[in-house]
Amino acid sequence: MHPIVSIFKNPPDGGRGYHRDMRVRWALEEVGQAYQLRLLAFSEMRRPEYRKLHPFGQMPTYEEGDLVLFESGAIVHHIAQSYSGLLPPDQNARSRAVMWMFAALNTVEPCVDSGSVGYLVQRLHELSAVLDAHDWLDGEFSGGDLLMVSVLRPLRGSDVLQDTPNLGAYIARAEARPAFQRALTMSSDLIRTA
Ligand SMILES: N[C@@H](CCC(=O)N[C@@H](CS)C(=O)NCC(=O)O)C(=O)O
Repeated sequence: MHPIVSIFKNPPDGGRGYHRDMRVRWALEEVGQAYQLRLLAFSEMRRPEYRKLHPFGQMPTYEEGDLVLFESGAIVHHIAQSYSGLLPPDQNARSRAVMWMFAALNTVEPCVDSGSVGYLVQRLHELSAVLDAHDWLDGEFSGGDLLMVSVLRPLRGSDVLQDTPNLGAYIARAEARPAFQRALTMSSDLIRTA
């Protein structure tokens, strides 16, 4: 039985991968774990049956046997811990990768969502300085990069990235990964009807 990820039946972004199920599907593609998708309309997300999976009635959810998870970061963390490919074997490097996962969701994503451009630009400059000329935040690609790029993607092509070209290149590098591309072009074979 493969894990099941719930996603919008009619995604408001038109399927461009800007909703939070994308990071979960990308993580599953990175680790090579097969999965299925449960497509739900907005009205279905408000139903009591769905609230048993997600108390806030949002996307995404993740079902794996008896385990039901919500919160995209918690789901990506679970996938990263359960399969190899998103966390390095060295314990310290692993903790740092988890640190970047939290940084993406707790420090950078709120700035991206807030609409306060000045604060966001400051954060982007700070992140740009850390990344410098490296491909990834800390050695090999990790769950930290997956979440960081997921939260930065909506900024792609916008003025706020103009002064930090290494961040634009970082997003493009991650989007070029075959696992990202597979997640973006969801196959209809994944869709579960019941
Ligand atoms: N912190 C949550 C946020 C979930 C969230 O905001 N999901 C959006 C889609 S990206 C959603 O379901 N929006 C519809 C709604 O809130 O009614 C997570 O990362 O999973």
